[in-house]
Amino acid sequence: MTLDLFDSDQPGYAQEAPAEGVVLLRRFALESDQSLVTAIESVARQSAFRHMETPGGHVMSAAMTCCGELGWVTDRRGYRYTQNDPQTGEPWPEMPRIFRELAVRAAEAAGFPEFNPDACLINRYRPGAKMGLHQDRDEQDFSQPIVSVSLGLPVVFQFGGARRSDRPMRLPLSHGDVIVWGGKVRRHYHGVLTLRRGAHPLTGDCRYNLTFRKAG
Ligand code: MD3
Ligand code: FE
Repeated sequence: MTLDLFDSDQPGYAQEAPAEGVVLLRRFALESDQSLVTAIESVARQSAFRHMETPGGHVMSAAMTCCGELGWVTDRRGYRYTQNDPQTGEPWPEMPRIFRELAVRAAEAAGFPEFNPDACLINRYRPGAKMGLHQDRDEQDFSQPIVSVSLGLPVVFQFGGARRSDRPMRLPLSHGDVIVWGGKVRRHYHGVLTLRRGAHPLTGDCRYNLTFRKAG
């Protein structure tokens, strides 16, 4: 179902279901885009974007930072959630209220009225950056969905199945799009293709992705 954007009785977003368990809310974050980017910059002043190392010794091409009670990190020792930013030794910055409210409203719209995220990972992609197919499986509670928010330059998202060998579908994502991943797709393989060069009025040469999870 696609809602009509220009009917004033309807919300300013369009809801799609590209696959079972996947709810795509096109433009859902558009009305708060400026405040979201300002909040990203404020988080990054406290916990800077950094390129983390994987257990296998590769440096990730997306730069990351986190906010909320728990933050996702990777280094040579593995993937895990931490209460403190290993780079500052301080707790991760508080999750901005505008982040939490957006994530909770999106989950609600997708049929998850109880979503209570304690972790927000912020990925920053510059042209050339990508994220290979992987599963998100470092969280405790797989009954809670994941909410992801795209800001800035567009990208092609890859969404596969339960096995790495399942052929992924491609989903173009643009500024303001929000996706809620719940149920069995919560464990499915996914990734993003290489970001193309571009200039976005709000973010310049980058794409941000916010990923909200209940990690603890
Ligand atoms: C589908 N980030 O940080 S978020 C990640 O655009 C990550 O930065 C991507 O994957 C990005 O782990 C995509 C969308 C996403 C997140 C979790 C999922 C899609 C998912 C879990 C299951 C299925
Ligand atoms: Fe992921």
